[in-house]
Amino acid sequence: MILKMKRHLFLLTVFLIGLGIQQAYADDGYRLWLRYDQIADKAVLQQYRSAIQRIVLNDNSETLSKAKQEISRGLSGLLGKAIPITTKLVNRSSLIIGTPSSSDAIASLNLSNKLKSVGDEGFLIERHQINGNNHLVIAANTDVGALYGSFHFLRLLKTHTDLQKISVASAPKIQHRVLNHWDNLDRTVERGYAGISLWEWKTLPEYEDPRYTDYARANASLGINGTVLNNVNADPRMLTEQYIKKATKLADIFRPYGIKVYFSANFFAPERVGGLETSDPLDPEVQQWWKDKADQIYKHIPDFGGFLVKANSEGQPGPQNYGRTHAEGANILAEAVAPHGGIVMWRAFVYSPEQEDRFREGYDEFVPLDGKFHDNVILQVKNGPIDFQPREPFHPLFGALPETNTMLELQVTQEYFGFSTHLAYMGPLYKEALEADTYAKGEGSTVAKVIDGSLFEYEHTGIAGVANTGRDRNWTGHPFGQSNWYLFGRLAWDHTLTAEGVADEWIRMTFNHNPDFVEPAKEIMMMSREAGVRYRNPLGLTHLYAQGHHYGPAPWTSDLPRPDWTAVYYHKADSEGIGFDRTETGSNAIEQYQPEVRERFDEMEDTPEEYLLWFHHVPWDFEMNSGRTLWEELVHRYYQGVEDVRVMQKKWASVEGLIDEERYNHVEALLEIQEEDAIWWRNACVLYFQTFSNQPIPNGYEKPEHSLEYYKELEKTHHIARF
Ligand code: BDP
Repeated sequence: MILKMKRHLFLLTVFLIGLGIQQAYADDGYRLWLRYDQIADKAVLQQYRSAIQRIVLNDNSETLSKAKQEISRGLSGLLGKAIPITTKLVNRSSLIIGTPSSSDAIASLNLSNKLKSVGDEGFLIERHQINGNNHLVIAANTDVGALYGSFHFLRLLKTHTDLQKISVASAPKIQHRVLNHWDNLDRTVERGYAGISLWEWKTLPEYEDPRYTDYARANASLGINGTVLNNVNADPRMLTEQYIKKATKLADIFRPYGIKVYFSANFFAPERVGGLETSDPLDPEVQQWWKDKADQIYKHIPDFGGFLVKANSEGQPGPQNYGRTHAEGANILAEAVAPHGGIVMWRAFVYSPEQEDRFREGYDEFVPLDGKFHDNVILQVKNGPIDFQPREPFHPLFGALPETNTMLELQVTQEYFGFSTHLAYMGPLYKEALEADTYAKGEGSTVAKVIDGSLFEYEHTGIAGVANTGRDRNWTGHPFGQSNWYLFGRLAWDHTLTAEGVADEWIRMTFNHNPDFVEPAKEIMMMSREAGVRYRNPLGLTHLYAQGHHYGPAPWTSDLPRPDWTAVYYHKADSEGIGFDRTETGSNAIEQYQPEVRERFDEMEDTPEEYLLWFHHVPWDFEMNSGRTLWEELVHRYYQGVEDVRVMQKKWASVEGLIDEERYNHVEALLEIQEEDAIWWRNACVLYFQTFSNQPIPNGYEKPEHSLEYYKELEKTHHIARF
């Protein structure tokens, strides 16, 4: 009997140890890039341990107490031991954090000139000797600067940066760095692929889901300082007292992390929830309603950021319903929030079925209004003229609005990149958008310089990312989806960072430092965007998606209520060739660009091939740089896209065993789906375009296993189409 019990005990112990080991290896991705496991590299660990024996921090504000929490949590994890925290300097090598007013030690260092250069949100990280001891100092002008500096310091440790000669002076280049949540009040998320909304409206304001704090930590770690809580296709009820109170709780949680809350506002709210007869912006009662509404919100949320508005676009109401301009509409909301220091982000994403070329519409609508918007309005412009496609030329509004604050909107959620199923790192896309040269004031007038205000000295500058977060345990569905959230935040802070550099940081912080893992993972990330372009929309094709869900291919779509919702509108394939002529012989959309940009796209022969079919209707037998005809090149690119995914799979297979099994297996399985989907895209598009080119798929390529009819059917029956 006793023997039996002993045996049971033994088995139980083995089981528990087994569980412990499992837990050490398994990783559900919840901690994002804020994983604070002990540093494995002995030399690095030793250096950090001896440099940081004490933390000196006086947490006399909510924000500094968050900095304290994070830094002690981070250091005890990374260094594998608790580091004592004091408010006064002691005779030990310390990490000193604060502002000249919260920290005597920092005040004594005479950093005021250097601090001036980093402004309200920036920070310095330096080494200083005080009384014969070497100290590390994180200094800022404000508490939130010190918080950002603390997160950055943890990033330096997590990426194994040598602290001997550390000297960082960092400040954000853009003022408003904002996530846009397309979250509905019923917790569905428009174009959200990582589960339901993070905001549990039902239990707010009473219940504080710990996720709210972790969300704030993740954003603050990147310097994201604003969040629009609800969908741009806005439910007017967001502006009722009930929801204001719920949002107040979120604002209270986010505030110490430097994050302001914004609402998407429905332009018909005065009627829908205010009981007025009209929402005409020139009606004095309507104007008063918006003022009262703003006062009511600010009573609850004193640092409320302001409104985001999608007006007269895709069925949303707006000032044009009353014959008023976008400027007249935006200004009324702007006047309401102005006394409280709020802003209005007014979207430029408009298009109507009447226009011959959707490309032209944002520009045609808004350029005549330049200078007519109030100073606290920012026009929010998507990176490209159509709609977050895998590759777009830059939106011609960038550089065309010297008198109107203009901000950039990027899509983080992968609506057009395979949702949370495909691996697609947006680094190369965002950088392409930021570095595009508008030539507005001669060479070097990049989109980045437009939006950081250096080109036209805007009153307000901003950047928005349509969030990819949801209730999934790992926040973004695909483990690599996290990298796009991270990337957005890092580039919002400093758009000069490279896509590769950010990928490198993210991998090291999220996985590990083993070069056998880091290098292949980085290669996969860096090639993933172009792969996605190739198997969906190569050579400047665009919007070949199945209508509605935007997951799979449906280049044949032609019969819809609006021509600009069909695929044939965009590719214009016929027996002669394929592509949208936007030169003088066509819609002449290129006239919206400066002459230097126009010249790049003007002639079929000179247009960079990745943009060719954006601007030209090109004959099937046109000779490409490779020597292939257009048809052969198109086929080649589609096949290359599939090959790219196979290369990604091989590289991923090479890292098996180098990270936890949980995330390894997850990514491996998702890549399998990605390969299948890439084949689906390729076959559907090649077979369909073949009906116009009337040419065979050249020898040497694997033959599509199904007929065009099969793929047309698949559009309707694929599981994605059914939810
Ligand atoms: C499109 C999305 C749609 C959004 C729209 C927008 O398909 O769901 O409402 O963008 O940005 O790409 O308003």
